[in-house]
Amino acid sequence: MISIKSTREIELMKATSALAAKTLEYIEPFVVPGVSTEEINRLCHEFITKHGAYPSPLNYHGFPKSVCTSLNEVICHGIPNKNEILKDGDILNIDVTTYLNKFHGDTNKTFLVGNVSPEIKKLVDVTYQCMRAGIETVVPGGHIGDIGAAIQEIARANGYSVVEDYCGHGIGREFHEAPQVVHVGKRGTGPEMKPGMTFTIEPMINLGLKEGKLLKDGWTVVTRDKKWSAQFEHTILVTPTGHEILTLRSEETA
Ligand code: EYF
Ligand code: CO
Ligand code: CO
Repeated sequence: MISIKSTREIELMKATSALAAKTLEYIEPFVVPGVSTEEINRLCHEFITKHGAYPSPLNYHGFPKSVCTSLNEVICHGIPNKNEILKDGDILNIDVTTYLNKFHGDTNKTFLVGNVSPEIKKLVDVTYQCMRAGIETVVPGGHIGDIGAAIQEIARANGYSVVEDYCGHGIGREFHEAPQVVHVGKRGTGPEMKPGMTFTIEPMINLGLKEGKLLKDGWTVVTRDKKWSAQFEHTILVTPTGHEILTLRSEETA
């Protein structure tokens, strides 16, 4: 069952999603060489809780930290660590989910740390384009499969692969709700989009092969071929005329 949010529920989704977006804006100046991912976790935790919210990942299925920090070849669910120190040329995805007034808002961004090589910058830029192309398909009467079709077209045209083992998701009173939003697909397939639906679009795009491997810590997913991976995520509302990005940052265009 895909929940349709009421006007009041949409207001609450907007508030929690705006806080998640603000958290990414707040953390940006700290994403520099020499900083540990544990420090980034601490700062995000403090920011979220000071604003009256709870960091949804903390203790979710036993996850031990407040945000996910996924560095270079890590696809997703990296665990912040005091011994993991950012260095020039790295890319770091920070994934923030806030729980405010009983609703979750979920967003992530891949940050460039210092001077990043042109090859990796292109991966990050194309990954952002993939997410935006997926978002552009969101309209009442469209289908969830339209999103993945648009994403995979751009990724493949650039010689990249799309991760299929992890996907976007409905979001609201629960962190993860129906539908699953797969980042590959066929136009016109999957559930129909209806006004009041809220879900994430969060493509993970790899420089090399799509396959991932779970590390022994039970959380961190890395690329099998050790080539780097990037991701962006927004929480999207289906509106009567199209869509609204609920986690938009001020650096972005609507
Ligand atoms: C192998 C978790 C991790 N699951 C999803 C728990 O939607 C998310 N990000 O956009 C998302 C974030 C987190 C998350 C943080 C912790 N988990 C459950 C099951 C397996 C797993 O990793
Ligand atoms: Co997320
Ligand atoms: Co998500």
